[in-house]
Amino acid sequence: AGAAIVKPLHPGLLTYRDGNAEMRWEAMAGQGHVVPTDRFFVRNHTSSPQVDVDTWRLRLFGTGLRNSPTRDDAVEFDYDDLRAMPAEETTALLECAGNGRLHFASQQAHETPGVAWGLGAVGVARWRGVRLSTVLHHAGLTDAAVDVQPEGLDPDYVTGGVNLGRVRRPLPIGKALDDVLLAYEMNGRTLPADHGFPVRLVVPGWVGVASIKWVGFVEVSATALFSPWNTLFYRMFGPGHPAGGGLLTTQTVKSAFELPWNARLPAGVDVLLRGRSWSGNGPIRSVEVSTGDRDDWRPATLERHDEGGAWQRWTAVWRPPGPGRWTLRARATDVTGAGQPEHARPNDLGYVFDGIVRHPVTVD
Ligand code: MTE
Ligand code: MO
Repeated sequence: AGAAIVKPLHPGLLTYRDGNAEMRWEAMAGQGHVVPTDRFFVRNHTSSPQVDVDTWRLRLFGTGLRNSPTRDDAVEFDYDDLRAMPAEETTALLECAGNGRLHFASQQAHETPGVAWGLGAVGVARWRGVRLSTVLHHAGLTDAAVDVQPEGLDPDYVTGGVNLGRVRRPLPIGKALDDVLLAYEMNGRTLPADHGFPVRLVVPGWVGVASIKWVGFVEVSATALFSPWNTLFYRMFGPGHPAGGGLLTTQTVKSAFELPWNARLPAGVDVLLRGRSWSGNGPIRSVEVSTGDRDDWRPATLERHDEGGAWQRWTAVWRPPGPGRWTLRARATDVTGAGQPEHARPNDLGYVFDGIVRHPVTVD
């Protein structure tokens, strides 16, 4: 195993234990729709592998393909084969299911294991690649297929002394044939090692773990597939959730200010507050901002040029009334009517926080 993360640590990134790196929200201040690759968050279960693209093959196998090829006798494509297939480009948001987990603890006194992400385990990039559906059809997909499971080439994930094997998680065939991309470029350049070179999945709207990096194998199965990443983790466990846990698919609604955590702002002048809101369900319909302790919610101004989806930028003007400590809040509603509650739904592993975050500000 090599270094957990290969790319140099950008000042816009914050590293956490186990080498995971979160984007600092102030690193997006004044930036465009897309997050520059150097400050895009990294979430690795182990470490970024260095894959030799000349010997690398994408291997597809399983009972959902014609003649049911086995893993040792898989249908193979090399890098050039994939690049010769019709390419597509999409701007999509990627977010870790645990993004915002810190706020379960800081705002709701709900302690959970896992990386204590603030709100920066999220990013938007331009991804270019081939549709997973195109590759599946080339490999001989049949009507019998129900699940598609990509598997990464990073080292086995060992936790609590148990080797759980390679990172992998099944996708239902409906989603796999919909808008999923096998991406080989990110923001106009070859996919970097940390983000899944030579190819990764991009599964729009779904929890980040669905977007398997460094894909080496894809199992296509006529029966349901299971892996620890959809049985032991990435489920909603705990009181109020189904016995055995509720499976995580799409992300929830969140909002963030493009400000440092505990921002310092000047008194007596108008400040242009900038932020972004997003949802796994689709576009954001409205955003409101509160700058006081009471519920002084007022609409934020939505940026017009974000129709590409992914997330919605917004602004709000605030004149801090005087020196002291203040709290900024933002809450959004998406196209389905889903909003942000005062308290996110607690769950044992701290997933899909969607509560309203209290952002501390000091005015000098
Ligand atoms: N794929 C592999 N092979 N190994 C991993 O550890 N982490 C997943 C997913 N794909 C992971 C993976 C998780 S939990 C997330 S949130 C995203 O990758 C993070 O993608 P990024 O590091 O490009 O931001
Ligand atoms: Mo994640």
